[in-house]
Amino acid sequence: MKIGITCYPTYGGSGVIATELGKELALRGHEVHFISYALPFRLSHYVENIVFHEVEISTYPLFEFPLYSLSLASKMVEVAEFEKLDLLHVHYAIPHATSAYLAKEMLRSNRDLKIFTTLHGTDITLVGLEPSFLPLVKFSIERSDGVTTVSRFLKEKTITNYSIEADIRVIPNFVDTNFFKPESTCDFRKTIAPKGEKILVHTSNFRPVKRVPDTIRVFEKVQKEIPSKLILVGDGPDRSECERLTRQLDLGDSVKFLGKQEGLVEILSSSDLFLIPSQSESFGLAALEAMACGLPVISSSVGGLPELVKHNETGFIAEIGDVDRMAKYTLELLSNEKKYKLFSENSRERAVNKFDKSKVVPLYEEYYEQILKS
Ligand code: GMT
Repeated sequence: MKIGITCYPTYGGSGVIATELGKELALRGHEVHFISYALPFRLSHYVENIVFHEVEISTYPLFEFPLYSLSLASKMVEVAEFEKLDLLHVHYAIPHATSAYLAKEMLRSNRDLKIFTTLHGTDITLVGLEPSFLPLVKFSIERSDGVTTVSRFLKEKTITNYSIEADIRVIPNFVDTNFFKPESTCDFRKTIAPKGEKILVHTSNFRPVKRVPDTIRVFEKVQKEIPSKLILVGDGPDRSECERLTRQLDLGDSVKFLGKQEGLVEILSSSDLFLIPSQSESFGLAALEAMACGLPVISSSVGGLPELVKHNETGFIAEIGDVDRMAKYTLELLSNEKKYKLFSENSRERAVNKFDKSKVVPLYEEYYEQILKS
């Protein structure tokens, strides 16, 4: 198939999934065309069967705000016509699904370009609910030929929040478990925890929805009982507040802010446990990557997280903001070697058996084929 993919190319789970999907589809012999304003960050080197098309945004004194959605629609039309695309798969509804609808309508007399929209999270649970977006999001979803969500939770939310009657298919996030895997020799651990301390880790974009301060509060309780370190990977609006909280709680250099990092596998597989206390999380790709590296996960009970984290098997789930319980669960695992080993193995096994790319990507292919035939 000839497949166009549009996503947000910078840091963020939806862009990661879109890019990894495109790479895997290309490996499987499909021709993939990425259409976005920048090269997706996980597409930094040449991959056979993949072409990137940059959307240029024109500026004009009259346009106070850049008209990206329109430039994107035009680029979609151009690529679909020139490359003879069979379908366009857009990730994150706003504005991608709307631009895709426009492109489809513009091409209608020449070709029936099928549109697939994958809903990822805040496009449905937060931003899409704003009155200025809601009718457009509903319309664009309903006009897509195929719609997927990354969890059953998000499917329910889409149906109830937008009164959608269209069929929605759940296709979860996935991970390459040959890449994200426990690594045996890790110098990183020695640098971070030279005295053999336990290492807790959290990766995110430090948005309020991630509740990163809760991670620090959990750690504060844990390190009183067990010598440990906390690694925070990523950057975003809440980072300064988190740095302040670390100083206020007198945690010194027990908490390491690493900022954005490329070598995630090394960091994850050098760590012992992953914390994700989010306020809202439609799936939790970061937790899945950690599980693939053999890390048990302590999470909040929101959104799609209970579909990923098996309570008392691959980790523990607690109510949002219940820092005491999260700390208790963390201590329970870190102080019981036998239990820890079992949970670590369960995590890796669940990632491999349920969420490896080889299990999930074919679900997209089947869906494309079904819609293209209809
Ligand atoms: O919805 C967002 O906040 C943006 C999106 C992203 O681009 O990072 O994140 C969502 O998509 C990921 C990939 O499907 C999911 O794993 C994340 O759980 C989800 N984030 C939220 O729901 C907050």
